[in-house]
Amino acid sequence: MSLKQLSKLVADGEKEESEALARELLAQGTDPIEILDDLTRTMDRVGELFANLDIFLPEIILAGEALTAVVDIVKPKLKSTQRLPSKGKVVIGTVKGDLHEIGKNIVKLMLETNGFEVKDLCYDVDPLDFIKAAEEIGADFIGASSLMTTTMPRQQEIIEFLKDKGLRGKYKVVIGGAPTTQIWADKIGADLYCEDANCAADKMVAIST
Ligand code: B12
Repeated sequence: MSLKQLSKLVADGEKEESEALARELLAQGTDPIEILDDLTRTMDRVGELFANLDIFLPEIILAGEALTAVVDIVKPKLKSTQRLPSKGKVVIGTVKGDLHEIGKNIVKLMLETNGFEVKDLCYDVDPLDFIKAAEEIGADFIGASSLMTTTMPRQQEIIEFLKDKGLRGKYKVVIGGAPTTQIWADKIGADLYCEDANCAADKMVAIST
């Protein structure tokens, strides 16, 4: 039993087998965060296979479902700090036109585990709806995920709308998602770029304390 086998099962979209092996690995004492990191890399490889036409959309859908099932199993094993005072409020979502949500869901999970209160707007979220929700709950952070080069400009629009409304200083805008980079974050004036969920939790805890 190994992470390598789990990676193959998820990539092959074998949901039930992935769930069973994830349970066994956790029972053996494998670090849940290591499992999530490893499977994030697995999905990068699945994406490359798709880009090279070695696999097609149905296979990605199955791999995504297998990963989501593993995330649900790992979730209760993450050490929760929910009883600690709140580290702050976060509005999170995947930007308009983009339906990818697995990575965003993992970021949400890691933030909750680290003591943040997170309002999840799910996916295909209009830039103005991020701002509306942030105003409603009195958020400290707005987190925007983009998984496609075509939807990255929606992250910039959130920042531009915040400026237009005179609200730019009120929220820290955190961006992420596979095609995004620190260079992109600097270009659009985001406060924070994080390449993965661990980094997001660490950097946001550092800023908020
Ligand atoms: C799974 C998947 C899907 C699934 C999504 C299922 C779901 N419920 O989310 C489905 C099958 C629906 C799908 C659909 C499509 N997909 Co797709 N998909 C992927 C794939 C293989 C994996 C994404 C994933 O879940 N990764 C695993 C997670 C854990 O990693 P992650 O998302 O990167 O998240 C981590 C970090 O990025 C970061 N992070 C993420 N969000 C945020 C947010 C914040 C605030 C922070 C701080 C950090 C952070 O932390 C996360 C955890 O550590 C990627 C390949 C890739 N390399 O990304 C392609 C990919 C993104 N898809 C792609 C494409 C083209 C499509 C489709 C257009 C295909 C089609 N012809 O219909 C549609 C688009 C639909 C739409 N409008 O959005 C392309 C995008 C190319 C581009 N233009 O940039 C990719 C890159 C594949 C490829 N190489 O061609 N897809």
